[in-house]
Amino acid sequence: MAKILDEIDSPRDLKKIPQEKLPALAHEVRSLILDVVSKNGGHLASNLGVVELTIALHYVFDSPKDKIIWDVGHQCYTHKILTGRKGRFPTLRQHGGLIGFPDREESEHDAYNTGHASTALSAALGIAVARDKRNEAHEIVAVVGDGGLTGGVAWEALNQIGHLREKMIVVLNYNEMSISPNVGALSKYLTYLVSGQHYLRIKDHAKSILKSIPAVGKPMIKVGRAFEDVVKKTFFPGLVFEELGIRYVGPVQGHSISSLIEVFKDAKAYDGPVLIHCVTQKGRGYEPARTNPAKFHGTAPFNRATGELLSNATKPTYSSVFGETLVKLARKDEKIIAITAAMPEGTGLMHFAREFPDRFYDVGIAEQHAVNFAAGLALSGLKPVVAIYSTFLQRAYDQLYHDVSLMDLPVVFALDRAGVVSDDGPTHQGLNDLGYLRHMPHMIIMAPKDENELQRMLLSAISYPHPTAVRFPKGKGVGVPLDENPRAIPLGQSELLKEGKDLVLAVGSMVYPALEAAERLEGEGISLAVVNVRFVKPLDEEAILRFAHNGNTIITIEEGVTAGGFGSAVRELLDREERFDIRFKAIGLPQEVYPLGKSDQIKRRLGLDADGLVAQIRDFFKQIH
Ligand SMILES: Cc1ncc(C[n+]2csc(CCOP(=O)(O)OP(=O)(O)O)c2C)c(N)n1
Repeated sequence: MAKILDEIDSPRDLKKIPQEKLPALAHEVRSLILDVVSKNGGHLASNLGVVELTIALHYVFDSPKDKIIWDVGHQCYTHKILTGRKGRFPTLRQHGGLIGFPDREESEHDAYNTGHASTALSAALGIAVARDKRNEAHEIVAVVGDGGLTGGVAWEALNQIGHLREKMIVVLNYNEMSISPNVGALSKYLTYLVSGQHYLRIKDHAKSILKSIPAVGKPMIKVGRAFEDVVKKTFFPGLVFEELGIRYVGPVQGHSISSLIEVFKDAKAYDGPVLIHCVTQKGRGYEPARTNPAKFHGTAPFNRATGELLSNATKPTYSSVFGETLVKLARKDEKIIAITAAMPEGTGLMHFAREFPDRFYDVGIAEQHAVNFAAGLALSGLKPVVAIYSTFLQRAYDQLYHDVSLMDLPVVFALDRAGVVSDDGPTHQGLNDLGYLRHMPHMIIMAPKDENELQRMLLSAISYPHPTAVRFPKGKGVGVPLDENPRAIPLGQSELLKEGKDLVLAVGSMVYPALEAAERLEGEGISLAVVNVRFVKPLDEEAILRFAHNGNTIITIEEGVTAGGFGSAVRELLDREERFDIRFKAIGLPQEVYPLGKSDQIKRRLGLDADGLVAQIRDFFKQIH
């Protein structure tokens, strides 16, 4: 049977479809999303939740002239399908294929690149101001989730949106979920706005308000607070937004395309900022995702019929080893507090949250606050462990510096997803942490070579009276046995794994590939000692300088951008010690926008697997000898 989707290659085509056929189109789009995400993995639940909302947006607005900006951008699949990328959709998240987030290079319909949360409102306001300065006429719509709205930067934007009163539309996609259930007072407020309300049909709004007067008029005096609530919700819904100067409309049934179309048309006619509170359901239309939206937020490939994941994980992941180790440590030390910025599952903290609910804090998508909050806890004698992905900790650069490092507070940072990250593309790479942490005063930086060393490092980090970061990669560990009773590592002590004439200094995930490369090069007459540095800061200077003589060669290897990273630290040490006769090479990653792909593919392309290391080191020796 011919599909409606077959007729749609652009938003213009969509507008030719009669409105009554749009629910059937939504059904087709859902099916395509399910088909592709079950094979490729991806952000399923969020995308299933915004199918109608996206269809309605493209039905009413005129992309690319009108700009639609997706916060986080993980929910943009329907948008991609409707804007000329339906044919390429099966390449989603594959090397050379469609990226899972908006990408200006990919399409003129992607108005703004996203990946990190809470940025859409600021960007939309900037575009609105520029539009007016250039006397242009187009609409601007920012779509933000209730999770995205827990990020401070979104409120900095609302503050200015209400002040400037530019014409723009904020679509609040409310589904009560971040990745996990949404948290915080604001989340409660949004739920309060929705509770007990009939969904708004814009034309009926005035009528319903008028009708409700006799009904609520008399009991008013008696019921006090309850009545106050009814009045607030009925007559002043969204008071917080209204008081900021932003027109609030809602709540709107976010799966009713006709209601959405009406509301969007009205918002378009309004000359000022409007926030439309749409109520949607994460995982809509696919039972396993609807009932378990956290599992299907970002999923690996799965069996569409059953919802079972296809991967057969045999080795534990670094995240799970981190989480389990922290639980063990917390059983012995009641000062340990765990903090996550909206990623309890991703960072492996679910077990901790269940066992120690009073010592676990999900602060929302608020990395700056998480670090600042940890500073307060540490100052007061507690031992906060902040678990954040390497890429998202970039948000809290100043808190790392101003609130933790300058005061030398013992906060532990567990940096998950450090290094090259599969599938999500450039916004999620964890390649900068060594650079942004190294110059923090007092900061200790560690990287384990395997999951057992991660246990030891976590134990050590908690015992150091200084800020300490432990960075580890995404995904499965190496598969080594885990010590029952891990021992702490003396501060700054590296580990010599192989003797040799010249020196390779390897960081964390690069230790085993470096060892393999060194063993292979031995047969070619290149004799390399291999040191697992363990500490990027403080450096084990003695171990390094032992090799820094007689025109020796030192090679550093790190899974991160070399600029400002570990290699730079060793170079600085050699310069400071005036060891100018040392031949030195820093192997790592260049500063570039990393293409989509599996981390193994990306590392292979950049010469960071054992083969690549052999080739790079061999070439270097050829050049210098
Ligand atoms: C700065 C930052 N921190 C954490 C994340 C990880 N993250 C991706 S989506 C998401 C939840 C977003 O929730 P919401 O905005 O409500 O969208 P929904 O998935 O519910 O549609 C989180 C925490 C991120 N993308 N950016």
